Amino acid sequence: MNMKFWQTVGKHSNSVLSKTDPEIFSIVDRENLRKNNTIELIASANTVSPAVLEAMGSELINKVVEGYIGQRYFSGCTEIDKLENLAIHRAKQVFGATYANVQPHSCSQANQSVHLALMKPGDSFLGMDLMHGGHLSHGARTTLTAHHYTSLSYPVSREDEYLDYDQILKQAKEVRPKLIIAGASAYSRTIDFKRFRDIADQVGAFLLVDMAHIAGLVAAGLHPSPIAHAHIVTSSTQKTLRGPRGGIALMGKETANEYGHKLDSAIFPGLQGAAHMHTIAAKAVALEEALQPDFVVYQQNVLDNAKTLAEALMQSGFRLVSGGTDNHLMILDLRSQGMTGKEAEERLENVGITVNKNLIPYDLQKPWICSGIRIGTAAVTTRGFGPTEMHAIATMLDKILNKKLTAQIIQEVRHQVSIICRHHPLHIEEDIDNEHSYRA
Ligand code: DSN
Repeated sequence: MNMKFWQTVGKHSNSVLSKTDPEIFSIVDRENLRKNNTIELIASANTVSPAVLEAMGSELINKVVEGYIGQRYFSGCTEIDKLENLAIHRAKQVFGATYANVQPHSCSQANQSVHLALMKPGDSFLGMDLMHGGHLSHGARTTLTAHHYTSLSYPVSREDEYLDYDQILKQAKEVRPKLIIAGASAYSRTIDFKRFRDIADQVGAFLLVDMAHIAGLVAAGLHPSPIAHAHIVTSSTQKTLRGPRGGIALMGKETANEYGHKLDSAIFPGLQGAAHMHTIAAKAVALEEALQPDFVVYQQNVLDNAKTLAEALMQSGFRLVSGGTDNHLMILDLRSQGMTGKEAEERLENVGITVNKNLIPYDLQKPWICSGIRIGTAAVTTRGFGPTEMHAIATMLDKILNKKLTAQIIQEVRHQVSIICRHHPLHIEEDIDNEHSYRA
């Protein structure tokens, strides 16, 4: 059996859970099966290595830990201190940072901590509009930070759907925010962090870069790094970085000394309680994986796959927001298909392809309907998909979203999805039947 590094053996012969709680075991088992039989195109999704998974489920889950190395509120932290130290060291090494905090439970909480560290209630901040690709934690009305601070947002240009840095500068001069947030959840173009810093400097604002989506690309040197430009950088660890669900906060040498202690205090005890040491161990494992030469190859493949898929989709008549992609994701505007994002998401799930409905810039639909879908290539690239599969996916999306849907098309696409998934198993359970081929 020729296993790839991310693959696990799907059998559960040694499972305790199957005996003590068959109900939960069965849900986990069926979710494994669903993921194995599904083409995962959700841009924030990925699959961790068995090593990350093992660290996550390790004995460390049982250790209660509060505070930081050398200043713990509980005893018995000798090994834990070594672990956190190593995770911090690796985070700094991967991103060329001077400061790292590996305790945030998520990137959203890391972002909230930055507000707590740098702002007073009522201060204003300027983040990318959710409808234009920003993240909920960048100021969406329903969130904690929008309740406690004055949240303002910048759009992308109506003309080309790129960030318009001149307009952002103009807006920043008008509203004089205390903090500017750069970074996105659904923006397919390279972000100019230097330009953002220039804008922040001109209005005396702090610059926070949330690189959650592109962290893996940054780690591999395939997207410009924000470390030298932002006052603080935050990220989640589970997206392109391919680690466990969690967050990190980083700073370069310019700000580490001045703001490191403030941010530490904002994360704990400001916002969070006990640290999740099993997750920190898993973050450390993923960061070590990100230091390997293979990781750069993987990230380049993510980019190449996104480009191939984007071009194939455009050839099939789909309109991509901003006309393409520079990173791992793309947004399809489905208005000319006469379809909402919600309907497209449902149609695709029905044939075994997962995506998420997504607002497009200046969308007239509600956020739970949307005019588009977001597609990313991180998870399928982990699984070993390449150009052949990207063309096959574009053809399947064309059949399901562009054409009049018939029972026969649904059957055909379901069959094709199952063959592709069998050729790229996430969990090795049986030999692949090489008689089937989707390279028709
Ligand atoms: N931030 C959300 C996303 O981009 O999908 C979830 O991680």
